[in-house]
This record gives sequence, structure tokens and C-alpha cells, in this order.
Amino acid sequence: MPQLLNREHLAAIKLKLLRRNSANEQGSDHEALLGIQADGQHLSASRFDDDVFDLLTNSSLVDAVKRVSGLDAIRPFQFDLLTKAPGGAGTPWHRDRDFLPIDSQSYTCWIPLDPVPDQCTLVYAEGTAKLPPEQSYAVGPNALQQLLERHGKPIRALPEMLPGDVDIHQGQVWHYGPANTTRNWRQALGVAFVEDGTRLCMHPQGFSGPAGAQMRTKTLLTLFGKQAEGQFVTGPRHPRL
Ligand SMILES: O=C(O)CCC(=O)C(=O)O
Repeated sequence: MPQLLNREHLAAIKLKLLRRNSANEQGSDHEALLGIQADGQHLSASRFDDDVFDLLTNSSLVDAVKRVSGLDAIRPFQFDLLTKAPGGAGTPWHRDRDFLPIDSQSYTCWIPLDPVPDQCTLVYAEGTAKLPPEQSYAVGPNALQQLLERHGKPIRALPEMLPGDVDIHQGQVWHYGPANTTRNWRQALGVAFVEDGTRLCMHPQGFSGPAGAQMRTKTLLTLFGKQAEGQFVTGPRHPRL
């Protein structure tokens, strides 16, 4: 969606998050949201930021997610700053829901904070969004290749994106983020929304494989605590919108 969000607001958020990241020096998280590898950073709940919160609850963004998803009421679930250094490695093929401890569909907003040329935007295996999760489960490159050949065509990349543009993708579509072949850092926000009424679930049906197990556990414990399994996604950081 072109120019859905205010560029100045995004620029201010970018500056603030980058300052916080370097101040906190938490290091790389190798299983940060959705496989961002070399330099991905996962922003923990303790570093939740008011400006980011304003962005996640921004009516343009929320309305867009509702339009795409057809849902009446949604809640922000989590967000990450997705960082790729110049020449940084790609994010491998994945389904977002393998990484999320929830029992129903998610919708991720991918929000570039820097210009992203078309060879670096996300790439989707479109047909896979409609597959039942058990049928689109694939472990290892061969299984994935077969799946993509059988069901996933066409494979399509997003066009060039600028700050203000937003991509919204459903949680079971297979996709990847290409390597950063530019000379510039690439920052993006990944924000996952869920339907109001979603429950926390460490082993979601059809998405309970090993790929995202560590991330599911970490997210559940960090954002919701030890006793959260089975509870509704709720609380001040996950308002009903
Ligand atoms: O930022 C990237 O390159 C990958 C992000 C991604 O795959 C996602 O937001 O689901």
C-alpha cells in the first residue's frame, strides 16, 4: 500500500530505535522474527516505545489490516526492527506463523524505514497462502522446493518501496527477504497483528515444527509470562483496535 504512513513519523521512530539498539547492545538474535539472520534485532517488551505504540495503533494502519484480513477487531501482537547491513545476508523462506505462539491467523505489516529497491523487497510464493497449514509445511530445501513447484506459483517480488509504503502479508504465506545488495543499511519494522480473541499457544496446529520453536517460546515468555499458554492475547500493549 503506497504512502499509507507519515514519513516524518517513521524517520523519527527510526532514529529513536537505532539509538536504543546501540545503547542496549543486546547483540544479534539469530532467530529474530522470521529468520532475519546476521544482524536482526528483536525488541523486547522492556524496550517498547511510545512512538512505536502510536504507529501500531495508527488508524490508517489498523484500517488497512482490517481491509486486507476482513477482520472486525484486531490486536498488535509484536513488533521487531529488522535490520540488514550493506551486503547483509537474505532472510530465508519461511511462514510467519511458525514463529508466533498463537492459535489463529496473523497479519504482518512490513514497514520499510529506508528506501528498498525492487531486488531487495520481499518475495512471495502466492499460492501458498491458501493451503491448509499441514499441506504447506516443509522442512529442508528439497521439501520446500517441491512445495513451491507444486502449489506456490507464481513467485512474485514486491515493487520498490519507500518509507510510508506498507506491505501486509498473511501468516501462512511462504516468503523470503532477499540479501541486501545495496551499499546502505536497510531498516524495516515487522509488526504482527492478530484477531481479537486469539489465544496464546506454544504448539499451534500446523505450525508447531522446530523452525520457529525457540522463537515461539521466547516470545510467549517475554511478552506474556510463564502461565500464559492458552490465555487470550490481551493487555495494555495489545489493545483491541
Ligand atoms: O525484512 C526482511 O527481509 C524479512 C522480513 C519478513 O520476512 C517478514 O516481515 O515477514
